Amino acid sequence: MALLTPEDLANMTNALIENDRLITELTGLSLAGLCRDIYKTAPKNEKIGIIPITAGGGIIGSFSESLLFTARHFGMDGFITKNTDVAGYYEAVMKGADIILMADDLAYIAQNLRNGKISHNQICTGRIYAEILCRAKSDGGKGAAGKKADGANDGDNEVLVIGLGKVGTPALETFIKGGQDVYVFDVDSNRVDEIVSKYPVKKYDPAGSKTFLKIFEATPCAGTIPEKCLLQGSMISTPGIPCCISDELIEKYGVRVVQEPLGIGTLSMLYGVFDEVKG
Ligand code: NAI
Ligand code: 2YC
Ligand code: MG
Repeated sequence: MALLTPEDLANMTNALIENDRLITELTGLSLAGLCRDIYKTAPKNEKIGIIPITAGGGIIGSFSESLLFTARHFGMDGFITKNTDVAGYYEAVMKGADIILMADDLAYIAQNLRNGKISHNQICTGRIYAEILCRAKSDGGKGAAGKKADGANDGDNEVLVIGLGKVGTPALETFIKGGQDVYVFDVDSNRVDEIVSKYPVKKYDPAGSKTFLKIFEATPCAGTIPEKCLLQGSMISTPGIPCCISDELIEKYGVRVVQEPLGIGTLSMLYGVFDEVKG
């Protein structure tokens, strides 16, 4: 499991705000609006209890504080417990937390103590980053000429998924449900074969010349997106850390990149445990 570092979180507050603006530009919905539309849930002044966990690699500097920023930024009341681990869980419950956020090295979860719902960071991260691309419309550098009747462009429904792990797999499931034409790649060819045998997806051929307006990436490596698959105005949605594309290629192709280390996935987890709402 690739663990966050305090350096990964150093610019998290600005990144969350900037990515929310980009998500709104691409999809017409704010991040919170998108989460409400996806999960059909909404916050009702729940109090969020954040519990530092010392297991495994131990407490990560700024991790709990980043969760607290995310809760408060989206209008929720939250607190970090003074105690850690089990004592922290008890403290959170006694202080009236409605939702618990806590993470060890293997799982980062949200648990709603009132309705029993529980959500998992890798699943919710894959889902939200994929939904952003499912709903994004682009001119793909083609302008009006490339537009179809419904305002979509050729290639608007094709997506390349790089990284078929614990985040990439829920993402490809979201793309399939969203009617996207999914191409997949992973350095682990056995994983590619396993995924292609299980899902209606196609193998991306790294030796080929296919280009994509939409690319999803979730790997722990930098520079995983080949220049030759980029188009002018391609959109990349990537929870992967470090970033999968260089600033030089972003500039050269006018690429829009949704990438943020923790907050987007955290809001998706919270909407995954809020109560359902009508409409
Ligand atoms: P994982 O280890 O389950 O999956 C990673 C997959 O990428 C593996 O199948 C591996 O074979 C593949 N891979 C590795 N190097 C590659 C390369 N150069 N090209 C193509 N495929 C490659 O990891 P997981 O849990 O899916 O996380 C993926 C990344 O997402 C990690 O960097 C993790 O830190 C990050 N992450 C970010 C979050 C956020 O909110 N931004 C939340 C959760 C995870
Ligand atoms: O500070 C703490 O409470 C630590 N126990 C938190 C450990 C988080 C470990 N997980 C990760 O770094 C990755 C993140 C990308 C989000 C999910 N897993
Ligand atoms: Mg995130």
